[in-house]
Parts: sequence; structure tokens; C-alpha cells
Amino acid sequence: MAPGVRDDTLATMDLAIVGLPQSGKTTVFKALTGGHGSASADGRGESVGAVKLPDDRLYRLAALVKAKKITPIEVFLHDLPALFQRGAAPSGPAGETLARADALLHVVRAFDRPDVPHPSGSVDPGRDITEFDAELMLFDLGVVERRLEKLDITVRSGRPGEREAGEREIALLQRVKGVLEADKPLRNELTNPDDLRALSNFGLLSLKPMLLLLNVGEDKVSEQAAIAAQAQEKYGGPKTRAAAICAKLEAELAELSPDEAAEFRLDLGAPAGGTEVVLEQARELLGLLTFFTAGEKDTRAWSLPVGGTALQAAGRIHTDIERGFIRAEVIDWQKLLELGSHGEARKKGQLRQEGKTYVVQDGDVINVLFNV
Ligand SMILES: Nc1nc2c(ncn2[C@@H]2O[C@H](COP(=O)(O)OP(=O)(O)OP(=O)(O)O)[C@@H](O)[C@H]2O)c(=O)[nH]1
Ligand SMILES: [Mg+2]
Repeated sequence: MAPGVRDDTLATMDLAIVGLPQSGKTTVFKALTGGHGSASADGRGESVGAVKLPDDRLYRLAALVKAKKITPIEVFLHDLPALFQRGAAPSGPAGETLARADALLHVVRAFDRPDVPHPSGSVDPGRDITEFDAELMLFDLGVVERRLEKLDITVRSGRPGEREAGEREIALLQRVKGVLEADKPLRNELTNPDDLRALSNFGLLSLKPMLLLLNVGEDKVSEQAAIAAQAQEKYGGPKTRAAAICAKLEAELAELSPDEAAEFRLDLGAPAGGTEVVLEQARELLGLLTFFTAGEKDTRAWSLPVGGTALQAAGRIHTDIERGFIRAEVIDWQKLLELGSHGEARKKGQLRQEGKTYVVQDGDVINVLFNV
């Protein structure tokens, strides 16, 4: 994000769970929300759930300042019905959710199970990934072509100012069209922040960061990390990442107490933090860092786009704090824990005084001094 530009929408984590029929979307939703989230059917054939982003640093900071309240970063998950069935483009509520999502979580079936038939007849993650991307690109191509038709009229009949803006947009959309026609998802090709801003209202689906989630069978849990690494090698890109999970197992574990779950994991050879890893990957994919405010009333974790400034961090907390910004006192979370308190840090000269343009680092504990 360019310095000085603030966009709160960039700091949210709204993930749409998508994929083919019966790939395990709802099971992934249960796995990710079951343990520490709330799911509510909203009556639109879609479930939404909020999950608190697990972050050990937050709890240690809260213990240090004896916080009365702890507020983690919240991730929103949407369990959508299967898309592109019989070639239909997403529309209605599911279409709206998709258009608004910050990233897509593509659940790719990798588990073998004869009693759950695959719509294409066989289990083939590579084929599904390619076909699903092709659907996203086809959808985007339709959006771009319709927009170009409209712009053509604007440019021919509009006033000079409108005409210029229209021509600029046409140039950008022609570029976008070229990428799509070359069979490339937009997310890995378009990285210029100005382009992204200009395209942000079109709901282009292949432009959204994508986390491929290979849903492996119970017999493959111990190979999960290797499967994820392989998929990353093959399909990864600037805005495409791969992870693996055994959704069915994780959904079951999410219903147990942490101790019981840990014991089962050990027995099954399942890696620890199966669902945490997925959420962490999503955070990285979205280019978000975490900073903290360590108040006694409320100790809180906040997300901010990587490269965001102290002033933008202040704006995340409250617009008044941003408006009245004087300076920020900043210390790395670990250093604060070592020193024991803000007072001690100040005495030892470890509490840094930073101005508006300071670039916030992951793990910073920030106290903004401001005028109202
Ligand atoms: N063995 C195994 N079965 C799974 C796994 N994940 C999902 N399933 C099974 O696959 C079937 C479909 O799972 P769902 O989570 O309902 O799939 P979905 O993608 O939400 O399906 P639709 O919403 O109907 O498109 C269920 O019978 C699940 O129990 C897994 O990791 N292992
Ligand atoms: Mg489902």
C-alpha cells in the first residue's frame, strides 16, 4: 500500500470457502470454526462464522499487563454452496459474498472415498485446481467484456474529462483481458497497487488471493506437510498458496478439549495446529501483519497491511486517534516481555518514539499519544 493511503478494507480477513461439490467445504468450515468460532446459518444457503486468530503473543502480553479483556483479530469465514454448477455464474447472495471476500479458500478434494463420488468421476487435485481457475477466469472475462462495452459508449459520447478517464480504464481493462486470454489467473499477474485500486470494485474473482486447501484423507495426515509443499511448488504464485488439511479429522478434533485433541493427534501422527496453519497462511497471503495495543482494560491484536505506517495503525484503532496523532511509543512484544513493563522499557531507553511515517513491524506493541 502506498504511504499515506489508508484503506480499512485492506486490513480485514474475510475468507470465502469455495470449491467443487462434495470437496469438503462444509467440513473445512466446521474444522476452522468448530473449536473457537461461532457459526450461524444466515438462511441464504450460506453459513458465516467468526474465528479468533490464535496468537500466543497476545495472551502473553495480556498476562503481563493483567488485561481485563483480550481481543484477538477476527477472521470471517463463509461456507458457500458449490459454484459454477452446470456452467452457471455465481449470482445472488453467494455472488455478493464472493465479490466482497478478501481471499478465496479453494477446498480441493484429495481424499479417496468410494461412497462420496467425485462429480468428475475420479480424484485428481491438479485437474480440479485448473478447472476451477478456468471458471473464475471465464467469469472475469465476462465482467471485463461487459464493462468495455459500456466504456465504449462513454468514450464516444462523454464529455472530455469523462472521455479521458474512460480511455485510461479501457487501456487497463484491455491489459486485464490479455492476461485472462493467456489463461492466467489475474491474482498472480496484476500487482501494481494503482491497478488493483482501479479494479477493486469489479468483483473479479481470479484477482482475489487464493489459498488452495488440499483436503487429504485420514490415511495421509502424516504426509500433509509434504503434500502441501509439493502443491506449493506446482501451483504457488505471488498470490496463490497451497496448504493441506484433513478436514474430517480436524472437524472432529475441533470438538474435543485441547488436551484430548493433542493426545489424538499424537496417536494419529497428525501435525499440531492443523487449522492454525491454514489461518496463518491466509494472513500471510493477504499481506497482513499483526500489531498490539497492551491496555489494562483491553489488550488487543490488530491487523495492518505490511508496509503500513504508525498513522495508519492509529487509524485502525480509532479515527480520533489518527486525527490527533502526536507520536507513537513502540516496542517489540518480546522485548516488552523481557523488560517486564512499559515503565521499565522507558527507563532503559527501549521504548522508541516514532512519528507518523514509521513503518509498523509485525509484533510491535504500540501506544499512540494523541490530542483530541
Ligand atoms: N474421508 C474423508 N471424508 C471427507 C473429508 N472431508 C469431507 N469428507 C466427506 O465428504 C462429504 C462431503 O463433505 P462436505 O464437507 O459436505 O462437502 P461440501 O464441499 O460442503 O459439499 P457441498 O456443499 O454439497 O458441495 C462428506 O460425507 C464428508 O464427510 C476428509 O477429509 N476425509
Ligand atoms: Mg457444503
